[in-house]
This record gives sequence, C-alpha cells and structure tokens, in this order.
Amino acid sequence: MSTVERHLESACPLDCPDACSLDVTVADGRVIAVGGSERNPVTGGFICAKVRRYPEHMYGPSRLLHPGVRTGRKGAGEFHPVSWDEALDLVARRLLEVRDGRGGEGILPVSYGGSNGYLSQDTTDARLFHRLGASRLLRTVCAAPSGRAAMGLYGKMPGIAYPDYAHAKLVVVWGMNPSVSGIHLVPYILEAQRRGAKLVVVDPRRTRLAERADLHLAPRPGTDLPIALSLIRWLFAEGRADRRFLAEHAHGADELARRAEPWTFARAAGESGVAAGDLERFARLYADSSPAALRCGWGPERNRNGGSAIAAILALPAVAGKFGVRGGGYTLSNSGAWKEIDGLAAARAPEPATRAVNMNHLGAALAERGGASVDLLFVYNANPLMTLPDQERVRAGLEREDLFTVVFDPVLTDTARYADVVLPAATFLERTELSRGYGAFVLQRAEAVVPAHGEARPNHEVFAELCRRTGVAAPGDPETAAEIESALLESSPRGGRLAADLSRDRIAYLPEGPAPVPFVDAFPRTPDGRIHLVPDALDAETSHGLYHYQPEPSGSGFPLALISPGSDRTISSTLGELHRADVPIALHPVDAGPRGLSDGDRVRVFNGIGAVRCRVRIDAALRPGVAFLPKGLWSHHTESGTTANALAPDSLTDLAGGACFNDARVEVERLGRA
Ligand SMILES: Nc1nc2c(c(=O)[nH]1)N[C@H]1C(S)=C(S)[C@@H](COP(=O)(O)OP(=O)(O)OC[C@H]3O[C@@H](n4cnc5c(=O)[nH]c(N)nc54)[C@H](O)[C@@H]3O)O[C@H]1N2
Ligand SMILES: Nc1nc2c(c(=O)[nH]1)N[C@H]1C(S)=C(S)[C@@H](COP(=O)(O)OP(=O)(O)OC[C@H]3O[C@@H](n4cnc5c(=O)[nH]c(N)nc54)[C@H](O)[C@@H]3O)O[C@H]1N2
Ligand code: SF4
Ligand SMILES: [Mo]
Repeated sequence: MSTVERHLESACPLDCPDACSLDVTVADGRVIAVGGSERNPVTGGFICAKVRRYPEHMYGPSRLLHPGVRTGRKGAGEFHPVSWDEALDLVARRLLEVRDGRGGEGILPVSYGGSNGYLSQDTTDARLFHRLGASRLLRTVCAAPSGRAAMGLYGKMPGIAYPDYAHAKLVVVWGMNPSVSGIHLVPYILEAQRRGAKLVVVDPRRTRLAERADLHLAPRPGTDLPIALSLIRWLFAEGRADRRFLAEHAHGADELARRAEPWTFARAAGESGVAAGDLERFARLYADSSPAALRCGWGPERNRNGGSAIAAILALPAVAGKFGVRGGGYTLSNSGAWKEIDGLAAARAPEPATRAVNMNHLGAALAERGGASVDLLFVYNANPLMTLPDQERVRAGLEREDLFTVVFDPVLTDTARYADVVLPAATFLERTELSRGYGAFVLQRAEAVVPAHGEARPNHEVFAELCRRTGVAAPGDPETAAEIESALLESSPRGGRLAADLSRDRIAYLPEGPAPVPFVDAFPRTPDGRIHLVPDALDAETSHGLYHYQPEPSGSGFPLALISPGSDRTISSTLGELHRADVPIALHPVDAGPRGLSDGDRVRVFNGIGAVRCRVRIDAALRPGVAFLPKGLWSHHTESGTTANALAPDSLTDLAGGACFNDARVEVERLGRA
C-alpha cells in the first residue's frame, strides 16, 4: 500500500522571537517532518534543529495520551488512566472545594510561554481562574525587566526589523546569542558583515558571533549597567550626544547624563573586568557608525541590575542619535508591537483584585501555610520545577501531600511527575492557533494538520469545559476556536483588516508594515510620543532609583558566577525530553586547574541553596570566573536530577520582579568515579 505524503502549512507558536512559517509533511494522519516555508519572509525556508524534531515530541514515549490520576508517590510519575469526564469532574470538584473553603486565592494557576499562541493562553483559562477569584500569577521569569524598561523609555515602540540589519554599518549584539536563540537574525548580520559592517559582541562567553566580531567585550555577568553608562557618559562629555535629536524627541537627557557622570571608562572597567581601552574603542565605533543596529538580548536582564541595565542599553541609540535611518536603533522583544489585540477583553475575563504571586517565588508561595496557603496548583504551558529559581524549594512544595496539583501538558514533564491529575494537551500541529512573532513582525493563523494523538485536547476546549463544570461559564462567552479568534481580532481597531489578511494569506503585519523604520514609520508609543530616558515610574519602582548599580549579589560568598543561558538544544525546557545525553558544566581552564579538574571529571556544584552533580567540560571560550550550565535541562540531564535552577536564588531584579538566574554564585569540587 503506498502512502500519500501531503505538505500542509502551519506556523510555529513556541516562545521564540522568530515565528517561523512551517511546511509540515503528513502521511497516514501523522506528522512525519517539519521544515520552514517561505510565507514568513524571515523564515526563509529553514527552522531550528529543535522544532525539526517535533514529530518525535508528538509520538515519542513521553507523550501523554490519556488523562491520569496519581497512583504512586509524588514525583514518581505513576498514573492510572481515567476518562476525560472523570478527570474534569475531579478537577472541577477540587477547584470548587478550595474556592468555597479556603477561598479562591487558594488556587494558583502557573503558566508561561509554553505555547505563545493567542488561543492557548489568556483566553478560557483566564476566564476560569479570574471568575473563580484565584490568585494571580506575575509572569516574571523572562523579559519582565526588559519589557518594563522598553515600556518606560519607548512605550514598546517596534524595533529594527531583522532584514534591516543587512543595512547597518555597525551591528552590536549585546547579551544575546542569536546562533541558538534567534537564528533568523544571523544571515542578516553576516550579510551586513559582507557589506563591510563592523560587529561588536558583549557577552561573558565567546559565542559563535563573538568569534566573528571585530570587538568582543567579555564582562563579568551583571555589569552591563556600568558599561552602558560609561558609553553614555563619554557621548555627553565628548560632545558626541545628538542634542538636536534629544531636544526634539526625548525627556530626561540631562538627568541621564548626571546619573552617568560617575562612570568613567576606568571605573566601568574596574566593575566589569573589560579593559578601559576596549570600552573607549566601543564608544568611538558606536559614535562614528551609522546606521548602527543594536540587538539587545535577555542576558543583561537576568541579574540584580537587569532593569537598569536594559534601560541604559536602550538609551544609547537615543543619546547617540542613531534613529531615523533604515538599520538604525535597537531591537528587543517586539511583543508589545501587537498590543492592539486585547486577549482578556476578548476572553471576557477581566482581572480580579486578588493576591498576586511572583512566579519567581513559587517555592516560597508553596511553603506558605494557613490563610496564605496554596491548596490547588494548576500548571499549564510551563514546566516550573525545571525553569523557575530555587528548584529545591519548588520541589518541596510539589511534594506537599496536602497540595492538589494539576499538570496539563503534551508530555510527561518533570513537573508533571508530581501531579495528582495529568491532562494531555494537544500540540500546536493538532489544533487551531493564532500567534504573533516578537522578533519577526508577523501575526499568523494555522489550523490543525493532523488529529490530536491519543486523547489530547486543546487548552481552550479544556478550560471552557472547566468553566462549565464549575458553573462560571456565562451565555455568549466565546468558546470555540473560531469564536475566540473572532473575539481576539475584533478587540483590535483594525480587526476586520487583520481577519481578511489572515484568511487570504494566513499572515498579517503591523499597521506600519513588515519593516518599520524607528522614527520614520514608527514612534514611541508613550503617552506623549516622546522617549523618556529617566521615566518617573521606573525611577520610583527601583529602590535606589533607575541606573543605580548593585556591585555583587548580596550574601553569596561563593567564588564562581554560574550563568545559564540557552544552548542549541534547550532554551526553555520544551523538547528537552528528546535529548538523553548528560549535560556538563563548563569551566574556564584557570578555574579548573586549581580545583584539580580535567575534562569529563565528575563534580559537585554547590552553594547555600542547592547542589548539582554532573560532569565538567573545560572551555576556554568562557570568561575566567564564570561557569556555564545551560537552561531548560530536564532531570535526566544530570546525575543528581537537579539543574542550574537549584543554584539560582529567588532574589528579584531591580525592576519588574524579574528572575536573577545569573546571580547564582557557586563552588565546584571534584567527585570520585561514579
Ligand atoms: N529556537 C528557539 N529560539 C528561542 C527560544 C526557543 O525556545 N527556541 N526561546 C526564546 C526565549 S524564551 C528567550 S528568553 C530567548 C533567550 O535568548 P538570549 O537573549 O540569547 O538569552 P540567553 O540565552 O539567556 O543569553 C544570551 C547571552 O547572554 C550572555 N550573558 C549571560 N549573562 C550576561 C550578562 O550579564 N551580560 C551580558 N552582556 N551577557 C550575558 C550569555 O552568555 C548568552 O550568550 O531565546 C528565545 N529564542
Ligand atoms: N536557570 C535558568 N532557568 C531559566 C532561564 C535562565 O536563563 N536560566 N530562563 C528562563 C526563560 S527565558 C524562560 S522563557 C522560561 C521558560 O519556562 P517555561 O515557560 O516553563 O517553558 P518550558 O520549559 O518550555 O515549558 C512549557 C511547557 O508547555 C508545554 N506546552 C506547549 N504547548 C502547550 C499547549 O498548547 N498546551 C499546554 N497545556 N502545554 C503546552 C510544553 O510541553 C512545556 O512542557 O524558563 C526560564 N528558566
Ligand atoms: S526558530 Fe523559533 S519560531 Fe522557528 S521553528 Fe524554531 S522555535 Fe519555532
Ligand atoms: Mo524566555
């Protein structure tokens, strides 16, 4: 019997800026291959290695096929299959018991970017939890400080479009590793280099792009703020600040200059460990080059100074007058560019004034007892045991016998192993989705290419059903994918146009088009349309004011800075089940030597809150004093089953309550043979 292969179109809604358009090969009702298509021009026919393996995620041994109720101890991952009806009845009953007993705030939903699609988060799920009066989750694990800084300074103005990097004469890649976490930007950077552009990389590791850079600054983690301020100081002091642009478009230039004043190159060099001469070379190159494109990543935000660091980096193109030409300015997350779509309004789920729990404090929240306790934890679109700080505290919470945990996921994650009820979720290839890029400026719609595997169901359906079973559903609530999609599009002032574009082309762009030029086509979306270099709100939020530098994480006392950026295998933990090999911690030779460590040795990495046992890899591409264990690992990746998150403190960034993963300070010691 011959099998007919069909090629169907889809769009990737994973938490990734690139928003690839996909070409999916289907045979016998199964996905057999996933590749890139040309519909989103930025995809250019290729995708990451991660998503190419998506069929193994859909049909592999970790896939959840039926709802299940726990049989073994928490953590064992043993469940007996039950019908959807039984599972939903049980969950609905427990939700109501908590609401009517302890109160709605005893329910804590935990979700993050597992599926960044509009249909799978903040629709019927928000309706359920908001109407039950559940605790609210502050989604701060990633991008909260950057988002707050970008909102304060520029009102989340759209940044430079990827293709416009090809026009730059100088590209600055600051705290980002596009070779793994924004791969569709790389060809445009290489094109700019072919046309003669210079490249500067600011990263404690010699990344692939750093190897190709004209200047690589390798700072101590958490010291981007002094670096950026020293550049700002020099620009003002040398008369290289664009006073005309600042007068016309910005508030707060003098105050910013005043706050940057103490940061001479010498002083910034002392803090950052980057030579003063290199800082000056960077400043001159930046001042002299136009167009200058600055790609700011998430590396600079994941420490105590994160919010101020991002704000100072984003202030640079304003001070140096780099806007107003194609390829000039900055790119950060562009998620705010789509704020015209109002999900909560569409879902008819206004937020209640219930208590807010910062997700970086999940471990602490689960440890609360009495009137502040969390009695029911509902996890979906997230894998908190492996992705949040202070892993051992999160684990202790999940082990609580009096906590009822529901985990709704396509696969049996490490978190799901602790669930009382697991619910199997449909993947994005098995349902309708509407998703936006936060790097590429696109909105895309995609229908299911195959039926859901096993009994998996889409998020919006399951939460709509839970609304009915808990009695919070109301007549007229949008419930089906089509109803929710219409409500979402109608929330935008140009909803009719978006709907028409999507049904004709499956793809739609911003009102400013696919590649708006900042200060030509797009302007700050602040209330007065100007840049606010020292916004009052941000200044008030930070305990010592915006741009105040905190030298070292308080009270650590351990010598090595452990950073946990993404790798080409894991960024978030999604698809981490597919990689079975052990993951080593990387150390610089000068740190390995005195500890008697050579490549492949077993080590114990530890600090005051946790420990990881794994192998060591010696890597001269690191800055001395910095250790590297990638994020997104699963328990099978290390000998101890713990990861960098077990060593990451649950302290918060200066702005927006963000995570301080890279403030982990550790010691490493050699272990004997296993
Ligand atoms: N294909 C694919 N792409 C993705 C994702 C995905 O799942 N798949 N996920 C996306 C998500 S959620 C995110 S948040 C992004 C993350 O993507 P990136 O912005 O690349 O963030 P990180 O990997 O955290 O770190 C980036 C770089 O910052 C460096 N770094 C660490 N600390 C510091 C510091 O203090 N200062 C400076 N200057 N650099 C530092 C690290 O060495 C690293 O090379 O990737 C996104 N891209
Ligand atoms: N040590 C350390 N840890 C970090 C970071 C760091 O720098 N260092 N950075 C962090 C960053 S950048 C991020 S963004 C977070 C990510 O943290 P999380 O948001 O927890 O992301 P994932 O680990 O990808 O978990 C998403 C889960 O959603 C599931 N999922 C996907 N689609 C659907 C769906 O349609 N329905 C349902 N119900 N589930 C679905 C996936 O299978 C996956 O298990 O991790 C953070 N963790
Ligand atoms: S590069 Fe990003 S958008 Fe493209 S397939 Fe991979 S995860 Fe999805
Ligand atoms: Mo992220």
